[in-house]
Amino acid sequence: MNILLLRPHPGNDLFGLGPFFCVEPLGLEYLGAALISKGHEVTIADLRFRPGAVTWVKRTRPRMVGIGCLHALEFDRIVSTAREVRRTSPEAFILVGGHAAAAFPDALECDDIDAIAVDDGEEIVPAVAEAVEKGLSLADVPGLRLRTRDGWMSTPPLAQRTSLDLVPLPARHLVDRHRGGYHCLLFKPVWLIETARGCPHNCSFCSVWQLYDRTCRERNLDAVVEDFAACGDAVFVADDLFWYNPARSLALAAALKRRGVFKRWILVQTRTDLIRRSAELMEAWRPLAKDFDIFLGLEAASDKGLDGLDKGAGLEDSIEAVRIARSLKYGINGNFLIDTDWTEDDFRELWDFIEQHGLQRAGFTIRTPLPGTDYYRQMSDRVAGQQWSNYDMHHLLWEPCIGAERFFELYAETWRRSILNTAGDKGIMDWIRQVRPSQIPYIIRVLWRTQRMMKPAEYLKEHLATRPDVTRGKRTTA
Ligand code: B12
Ligand code: SF4
Repeated sequence: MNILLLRPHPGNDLFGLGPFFCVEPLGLEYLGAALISKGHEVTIADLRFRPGAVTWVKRTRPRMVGIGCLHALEFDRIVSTAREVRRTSPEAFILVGGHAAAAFPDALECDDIDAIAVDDGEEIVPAVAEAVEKGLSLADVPGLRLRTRDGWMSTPPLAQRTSLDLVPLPARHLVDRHRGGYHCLLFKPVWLIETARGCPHNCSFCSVWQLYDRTCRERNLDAVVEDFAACGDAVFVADDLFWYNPARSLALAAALKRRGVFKRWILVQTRTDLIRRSAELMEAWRPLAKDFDIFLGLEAASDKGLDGLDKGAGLEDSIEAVRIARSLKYGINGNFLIDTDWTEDDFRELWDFIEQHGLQRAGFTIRTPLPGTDYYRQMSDRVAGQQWSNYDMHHLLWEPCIGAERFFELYAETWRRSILNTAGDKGIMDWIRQVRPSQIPYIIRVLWRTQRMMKPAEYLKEHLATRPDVTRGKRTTA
């Protein structure tokens, strides 16, 4: 059966680090591998590149179309993509899945979507394909929200969490045509690799642990080594919490070295307390890449702030983690959360912390109730009517304590203290010197776009244009 898997354009990269990152749809590649093993013909089309959905549907004439939805900010785009597919091919079965869809399917329950996967796809998607192909009952396929004549219903949950070894390697060849367009920071092309999924912690703003009930699943080491060896020399590791299992992580580093894997660049995401107690592990991994960066959830500049987010780590962990990582020559890209309750003093506390510890490579996001979290459920009245594209952690979803205008002045000032400010410590020529001549137009374009994050008027204009009282009635989904 012909199956088309689509990765829509998120539609919202006005603010934030979006322009710096465009990575392959790894989830769809695992689904592709699962479907190919059952004899299906699979096409993956990444709609962040041309052509659009209509062309792909006409070209591949799919019986089933799967649409990937990673972030809540994409919900409206997912619905409009489903609508385009439906108009072009009314008989195709339309299935949506991915992290945000599974965490909060309510937003996608509309007539142009036939089913939503509420769990991982390696088992669910081939089972849907079989039911569609053979005309079997979809109500017997586990892990779905299903559109029926009587409205939306849930099918039974999966008997157990899908093992990551069910599909050992993703079908990366399905995105060969897009590979040259995938990039992270200055690295292009780039590969996304997953070695484990989930996280045992419970930070209040995060939807990962709430979807996976604080579980963490690991891939077989041989498959991971195989994947690393087959991928190119710039790698972003998608794991929610890298180095989670020290013994396994040491074994993986050793196996990669034995295999002769050495990359130009690796980027991983992890926690401060983990780094603090894992110096040996950090030493073992460092030789695996020339440049090795860490996305670190620093989140707050005080213990009180960290406690308020249920981070489960303290400020000493942040300081020590940065020290250890730097001593081993890792690059640190921290992220801090800015709260709408903040006063001017809270901003100043953050600026002092950044200055004191030289954390200018950090990013700053607004604490946002992401659908699928308890925080969202608590705030559901306050966020009523917001359009989904505002859930990019750079929009205000309600009036902050100090008022929107002052908040954005201070927020923009915070970004001005980062290395992205080309009028600051790292000027545009310093960036240009770091890249190959062919990358100069790209880096100029990206930096030009990120300067918007330092202009309060840009945020305010966007805020006023997208507030619910302005856009009310324009929302397409629940
Ligand atoms: C890679 C990644 C990114 C990348 C790339 C995304 C892209 N647009 O290309 C970058 C770095 C750009 C990014 C940015 C952001 N991200 Co992000 N990202 C991830 C991350 C770490 C990995 C996703 C991944 O590939 N996993 C590996 C694959 C194999 O797993 P998978 O995608 O889940 O696929 C499986 C299932 O979901 C399912 N499935 C997937 N697709 C489909 C399709 C169908 C049809 C079906 C049936 C099933 C299905 O089956 C697959 C196999 O089991 C996730 C974490 C996570 N756990 O999801 C966060 C995550 C999705 N991101 C998150 C956030 C908050 C953001 C940002 C807002 C952060 C910020 N500081 O600005 C921005 C938004 C950017 C923007 N404006 O678009 C949150 C989402 C929260 C939410 N509920 O919306 C997550 C969950 C991280 C977190 N800890 O909270 N992100
Ligand atoms: S450590 Fe990261 S992945 Fe785990 S709950 Fe906290 S934010 Fe989410």
